[in-house]
Amino acid sequence: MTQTTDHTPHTARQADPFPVKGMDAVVFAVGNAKQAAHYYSTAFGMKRVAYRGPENGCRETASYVLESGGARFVLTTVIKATTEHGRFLADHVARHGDGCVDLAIEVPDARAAYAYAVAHGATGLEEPHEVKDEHGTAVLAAIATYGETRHTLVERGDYDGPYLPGYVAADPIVEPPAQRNFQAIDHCVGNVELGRMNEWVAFYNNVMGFTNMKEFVGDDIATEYSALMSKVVADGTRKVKFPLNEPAVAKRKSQIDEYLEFYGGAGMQHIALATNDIVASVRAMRAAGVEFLDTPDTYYDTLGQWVGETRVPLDTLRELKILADRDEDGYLLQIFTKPVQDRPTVFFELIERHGSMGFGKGNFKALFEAIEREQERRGNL
Ligand code: TYF
Ligand code: FE
Repeated sequence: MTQTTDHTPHTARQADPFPVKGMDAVVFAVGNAKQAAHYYSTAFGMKRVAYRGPENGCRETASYVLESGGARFVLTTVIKATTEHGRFLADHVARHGDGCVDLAIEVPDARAAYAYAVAHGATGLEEPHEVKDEHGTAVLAAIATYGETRHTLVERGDYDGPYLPGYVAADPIVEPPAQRNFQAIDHCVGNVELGRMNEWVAFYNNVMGFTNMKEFVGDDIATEYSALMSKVVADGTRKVKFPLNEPAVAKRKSQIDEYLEFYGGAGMQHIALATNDIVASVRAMRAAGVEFLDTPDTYYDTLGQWVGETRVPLDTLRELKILADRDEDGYLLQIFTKPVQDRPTVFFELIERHGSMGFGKGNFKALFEAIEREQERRGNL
């Protein structure tokens, strides 16, 4: 199994073995999709664009499609499980609570992508098949990834409707904000069981031809403070980025162990959402009731010395608890929400990049200490 670390896009070297267009959607299975769609509309400022449910011929599930620029979420729930897929979704919610069932990837050719993945060791969940309605035809296929999560491979073909064949256009639930809080999915992080991170890195190396990015947390840093190990795989164009975490054996219970215990196994941990105005987004989302992790004042006492000038004044970063990090390529600003459901599982990140392709390595200490304070409040440390 090969593991390479390289920032050069495939296109500069050779034909990409697994071309992707980008993230298609993050699909969440939830207990109450109607209310979840309301939360992501009012608190995150997303815009409902499509719907599929009993009113348009799907009696088993209800699915709300929400967008913020190029970021797309689908909130799905079971109304009455009658097929294997309905029972799978109902069991998923029972076992994991609200969580991610599908990190769907848009590809130019779903049949080729599926064939490549399965030939390189992926478990096929859905053979390539066409779905069509009056808006056109799309091709879908699906492969398994960590836990009960899947990657649907979406080829949009000539389809020009609101999401996928079978969905109807739907109005926004509330008037979306004049300025979007985020416009793309930056990265999607998976938590896997102790000792299995390298297996999943090899999975993405082999099955999708993804290569390793240079940012990782090794056992040197892990034992010191982070309680996790982490590596990042990405497609040749760096549009799709998947960090993978595993718990580290440390003095205290790892935040990853807490996730695995309450999620009931491996799963998607956080989605980072790209913004170009993190200050406005944090203000708007806080005002709408989104809870962010706290950062101690002492973090800001030394921040200026090593991060230097950023677009946002240090006082504003301090006021809003926004983190900053710099590397040789530039800097980034980021902040993390608390878990967005009662289980201490899935959360979100807002990230504003200015050159840096990293993930905030300089913040890992401050960030992981903030997460541990929350673990302690929950009695899980
Ligand atoms: O995606 C990342 O790697 C950063 C850092 O539990 C991070 O956002 C890693 C693990 C974690 C929280 C944040
Ligand atoms: Fe992240």
